[in-house]
Amino acid sequence: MSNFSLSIHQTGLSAQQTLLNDYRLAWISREASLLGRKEVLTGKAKFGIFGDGKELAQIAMARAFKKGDWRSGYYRDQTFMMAIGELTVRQYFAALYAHTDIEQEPASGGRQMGGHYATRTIDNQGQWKNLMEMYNSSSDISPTGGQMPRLLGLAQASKVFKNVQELHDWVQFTDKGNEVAFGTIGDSSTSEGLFWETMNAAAVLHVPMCMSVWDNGWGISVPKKFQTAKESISEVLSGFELNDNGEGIKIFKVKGWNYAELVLTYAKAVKLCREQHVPILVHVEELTQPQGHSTSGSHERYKSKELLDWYQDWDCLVQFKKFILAQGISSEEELEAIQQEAKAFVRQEQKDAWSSFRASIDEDVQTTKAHFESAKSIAACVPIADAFIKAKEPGRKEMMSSIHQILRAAKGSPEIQVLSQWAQFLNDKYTRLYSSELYNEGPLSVMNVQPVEAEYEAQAEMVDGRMILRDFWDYQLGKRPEVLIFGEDVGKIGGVNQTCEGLQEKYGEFRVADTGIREATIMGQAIGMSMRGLRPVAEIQYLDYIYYALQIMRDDLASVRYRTAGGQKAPAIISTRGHRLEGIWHSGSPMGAIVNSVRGMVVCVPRNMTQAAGMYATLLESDEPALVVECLNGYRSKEAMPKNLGEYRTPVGIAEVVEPGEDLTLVSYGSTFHICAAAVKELRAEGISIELVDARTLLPFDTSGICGASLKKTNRLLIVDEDVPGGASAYLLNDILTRQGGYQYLDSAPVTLAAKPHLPAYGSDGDYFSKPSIEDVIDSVLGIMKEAKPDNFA
Ligand SMILES: Cc1ncc(C[n+]2csc(CCOP(=O)(O)OP(=O)(O)O)c2C)c(N)n1
Repeated sequence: MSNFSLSIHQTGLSAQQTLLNDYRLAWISREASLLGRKEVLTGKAKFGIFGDGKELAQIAMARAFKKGDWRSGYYRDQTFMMAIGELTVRQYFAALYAHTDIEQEPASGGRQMGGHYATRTIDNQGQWKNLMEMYNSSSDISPTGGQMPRLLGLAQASKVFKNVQELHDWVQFTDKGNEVAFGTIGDSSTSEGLFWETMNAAAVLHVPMCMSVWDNGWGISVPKKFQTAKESISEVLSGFELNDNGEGIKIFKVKGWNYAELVLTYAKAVKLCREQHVPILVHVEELTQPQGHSTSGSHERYKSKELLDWYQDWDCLVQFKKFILAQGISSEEELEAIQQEAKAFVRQEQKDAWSSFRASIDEDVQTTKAHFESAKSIAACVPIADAFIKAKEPGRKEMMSSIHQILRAAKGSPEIQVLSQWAQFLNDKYTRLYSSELYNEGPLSVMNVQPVEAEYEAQAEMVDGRMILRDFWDYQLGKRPEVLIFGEDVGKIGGVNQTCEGLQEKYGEFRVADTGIREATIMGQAIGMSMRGLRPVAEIQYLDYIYYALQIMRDDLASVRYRTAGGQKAPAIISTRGHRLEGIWHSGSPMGAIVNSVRGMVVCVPRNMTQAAGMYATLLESDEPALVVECLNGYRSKEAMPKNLGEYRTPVGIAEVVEPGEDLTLVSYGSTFHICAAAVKELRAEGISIELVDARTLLPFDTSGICGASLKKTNRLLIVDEDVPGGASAYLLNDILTRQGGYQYLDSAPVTLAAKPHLPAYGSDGDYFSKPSIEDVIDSVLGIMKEAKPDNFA
């Protein structure tokens, strides 16, 4: 049989056929779970986590799911994905084996373990597909509860599409906001803060979010009594229950083995959600877990015999069979035949998936073996070659390792020259398979955006920095209906630093909005809305508070493109402000922690608001997710107002030589840049000529090697920032010396000057003794120069 869709969305079927089709699908999914576990236990796949026991609820949910709708769920949802026609049995096994071909494993190209689902929302060029012609699933992540913040954004997009008139003709993305975002979560994962934060925000925002809790009573080995107050998530959420004013969440409870009740409940719940944008909770109780949690361990260790017996009797497929028989729709024999047919079908699809997976590796294995036969003319290579030639179904790892060993054993002998080229070819090929698409590699890459210089009138007006940003956002909001700005205090008062002053009045509260104090779901709003074609700019009020959102920024936003092998994008812009102010949680600059957490995002550290606006303009022309850290002390500094505000674009990934010099290269960024500039001025008076370089962006950093080129000229290097020692300064140092090859130009030891390792103490004196000062910069420069010219700097 072929790799065919199991979609339940077929027309023209009788009620009886529909029921039997659902029965067939449920059994196909169950057989896939049973066989999936065997595939792991016999060593063909690494790990398995399956959806057995949850089949009926997911078929019912799929019945209410329409094209244009979205899912944000977790690893139990295989039946749902099959039911909407977005997962074939062959793809399911391909994922289990980590097949790297996206035709075979479209969710992640083998990058994610099985059970992590996604549809492909962008084409090979990175352009949006028509999302209204598709059933959409955002890409799953493993941290339990991590699907929640994104779900909020997916649902909120409908709200925005409904209420922003200019977006009504965005028919590729919406039908005037009638799309529902469906969430799924296990009952134990509702213990996560992200769940509660999302439920509250959904109720406040009144968004079309339909949240299902698959309740099987356990989180691996920990039962519900240690997870959920009163052992019932719907009961403890009852304070959210929808009231007569239409506020809150409509809560439904339904048994996971009751097909008829499930179908009716979802139909009713989703209608309300879709038509009135009422958030929904469907608490699906009494679900079983026939095979236990996952392939790691057996549940017999911690579940009682009574419970396991109960699983047998109340298995949703057993109950479904009873239901069908009671309706008189089918006979016992006919249902048995469907079950056997499902089993045979799944077995065949598994075999085909395995053959296809092996074929994708074996073509290279065969060529490698042929090269190894030739290499056997070298005695030292014989045992290595023979071992590989004999190996049964070797993987790419074994292949590359054996090639490497042969090349070493052959010690550069001319016979292995062709093998060496083959190794290079494979290396390039596998690097693409496993490491491509961290950033956009297509036309919408931020590196392809053409920079445009800021221009000024002869007598440019000097304004507070914040006014440049305010006027910039005014320009963008006016030009692009898809741009939205939101965050704590952003709406009514226009931001704590007034960078959005007056914009809510002008563009309305769906485009310039206040949010609750909930950084993780602010991040989620940005992720979900950007996945649906909008261009959200989410503000995290202060850099120090980004830690609340850092987990979701790392695990979700930064990895979207990579973990889908280029199948999805989320071009969200996260705007925050940080670095130097005075206060232990108002002046942090944890840039090393951030850049090492969010590879896959762009990280901009503009030194002033002119540059910040230019970077936002560049980012809006590309589709990379980005973080922009504005300088907290720059909003009231005077800057000249550019006359082409909104149109000029500051390059990203390119450092800037701000002052040329000969004796030493000083690299900095953000707020410390200004301290360095002041120190450079003083030192120039003492005859030291410093080349001052602004890093401008930390991810990507200095792609054209401006710092390395400067070091080649000056032979001395000082890097200054206000992160902890070994933070972003070490990251920059490593890049300049190793990737850019700067080590070879050093005449003296390179120096990093960072803040103290503790959080910065409060007050001006606290700041002075916690962060690099002008004096510290001067001393660092003099220290380096003394070593170089001891006579001149005694
Ligand atoms: C944040 C996080 N903590 C721990 C884990 C390990 N883990 C994976 S699944 C799981 C249990 C989840 O239980 P539940 O939410 O009830 O879903 P179920 O597997 O029962 O469907 C745990 C603890 C994880 N993946 N993520």
